[in-house]
Amino acid sequence: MTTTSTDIPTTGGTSHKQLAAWVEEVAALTTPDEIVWIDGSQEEYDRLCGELVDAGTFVKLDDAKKPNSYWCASDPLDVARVEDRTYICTKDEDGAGFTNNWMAPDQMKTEMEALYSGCMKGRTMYVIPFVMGHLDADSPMYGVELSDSAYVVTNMRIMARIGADVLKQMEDTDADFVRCLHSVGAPLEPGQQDVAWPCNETKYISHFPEERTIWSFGSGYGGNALLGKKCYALRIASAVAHDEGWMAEHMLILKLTSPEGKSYNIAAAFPSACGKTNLAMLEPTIDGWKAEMVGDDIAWMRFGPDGRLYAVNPEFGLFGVAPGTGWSTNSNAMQTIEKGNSIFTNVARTKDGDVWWEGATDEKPAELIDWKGNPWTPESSEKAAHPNARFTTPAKQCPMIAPEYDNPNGVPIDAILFGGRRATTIPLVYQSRDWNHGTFVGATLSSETTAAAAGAVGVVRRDPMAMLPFIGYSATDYIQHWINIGKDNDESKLPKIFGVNWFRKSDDGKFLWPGFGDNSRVLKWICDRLEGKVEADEAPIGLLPKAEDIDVTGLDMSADEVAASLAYDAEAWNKELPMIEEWLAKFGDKLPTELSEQLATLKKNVQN
Ligand code: GTP
Ligand code: SPV
Ligand code: MN
Repeated sequence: MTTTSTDIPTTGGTSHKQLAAWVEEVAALTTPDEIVWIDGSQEEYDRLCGELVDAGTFVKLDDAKKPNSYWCASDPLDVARVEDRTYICTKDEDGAGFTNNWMAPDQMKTEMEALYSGCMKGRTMYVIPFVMGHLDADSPMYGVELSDSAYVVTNMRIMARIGADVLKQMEDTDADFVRCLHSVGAPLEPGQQDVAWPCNETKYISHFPEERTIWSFGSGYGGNALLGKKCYALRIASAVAHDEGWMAEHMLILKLTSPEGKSYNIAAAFPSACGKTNLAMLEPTIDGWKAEMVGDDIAWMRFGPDGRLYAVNPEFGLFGVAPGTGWSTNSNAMQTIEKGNSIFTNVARTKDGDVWWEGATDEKPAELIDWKGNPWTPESSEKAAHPNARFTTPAKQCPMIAPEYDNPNGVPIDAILFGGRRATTIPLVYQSRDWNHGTFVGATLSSETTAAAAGAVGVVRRDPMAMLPFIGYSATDYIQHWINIGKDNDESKLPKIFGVNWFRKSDDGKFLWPGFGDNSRVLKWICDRLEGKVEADEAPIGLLPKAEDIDVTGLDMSADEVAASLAYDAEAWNKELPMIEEWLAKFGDKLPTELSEQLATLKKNVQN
């Protein structure tokens, strides 16, 4: 082992001068005991997992049940994204916009440098070179995460393309990269016993989009700590995309093939824990339709030479919500994790080395160890798994992954869906009249909050394009960017935009629509609309399906129930209008005129 200029032992180094200098600079600030350069190999992964087992962080699962897989529980106070601790640090406060927390870059750095000072004492600093998207993309999007968490390294290896070949290509091309600094914020004094899940009560998830830099402190949880995902591929990338004329969106990408053999690519934006992974892994319940997954959380969309919008999934793995994922709802996800090589965080485990969560099986196991480590039986009042428990699993293990997943040029998108979790008001599906109206549907998207973020659950909030927590710049500029995409491009080649809601409930509180695989019936109608095969009814909010055009063959639903899920509810929309107006008022005089016109039209339509 060599040492750095500050005498810290290190397993590697780099000919990339800026990277070498930055690693030295961070090491001098955070003073780890050693620096380990991550090569991304299986041996390295197995060694780190072994160390995590020894540390009490991981429990190895039974290889016969989940090969090469681990169970892990976080600190009960570190289970989700922390939106109130997430900052966009632009020089100018306006740069962060009205939806983000803002602090001046210098002030944030001063505060965080104090926290980072000596914060890796007693720990290892890992250097994780990674690329979001493909290594053979036209301009590969590199990042390097420096982290003092082996949990982060093991999860990053599943979630992103990492390691020696990425570093080599960065060196060969002297590439620019996003600097991602992460610490759990729990230095160890000599002889001090570590805990299974080190973290800090003080948390900061800070982004410096102008410097393409991310600083995260205090949390080990996915979205706060796996910095390639939400921090880079959405917040930083959305700011880059705005400047360069493309889009980084919180969308799944699904390839759907009709019985006639025609393929459609659908991108869909739903807020966190509102059904992206499930729709991405759709098992159609209608004959002859085939679904393949391209991506389950993030879409990077750029215009191709033919003027169409092409989407790429920048990720390498799935960080999926466990509860509600089961053989009857999402067998593709279950098959993916069955193959092993997965990490389960905050789920329950069985005494014989398997994992379980609410909804995994219809029948509850007689006894479990819950996510907090306590004995659990079906009579227990608490849930066995945390509602935001997650599995980290390689995307390639998904039995229905599309071959196009490996194509750095992505797939041309035919339709964009916006959906949220709304018990009332929003019908099962409706089509927007044009791009600007579709942008309005996205800009006014609303959803009940979920356990994916710390805070209250079940509160309706506006979540523009499902990007509220992920826009890395000003929301007004973001919405304007969507309008500009429509203005600057041939609209006939742009995707058609639809609104959907799988979560509408009857008065007695039951879901009106069966959801999951039966959502293929809604997608079929969307494809029929793209083909001009079916007419739609002009409604105040857009174009609604005629009930007879939704294929309900084999569904156990009465005509009244189908009608109720599809219906435009005038009374509910009259209540919704003031909420939409209040939301759009926040954009002030920066609301694009195209959207104020859409609002005026909606008002006129709903009130008549
Ligand atoms: P993030 O990973 O947080 O971005 O979430 P996601 O959008 O990928 O959501 P996911 O597909 O993991 O679903 C979240 C929860 O919603 C799970 O508990 C699912 O079982 C449930 N869910 C997904 N699709 C449907 C549906 O069509 N109907 C109903 N009722 N529930 C659904
Ligand atoms: C989400 O919350 O939208 C997720 C999980 O996909 S996380 O990576 O934690 O953000
Ligand atoms: Mn997500």
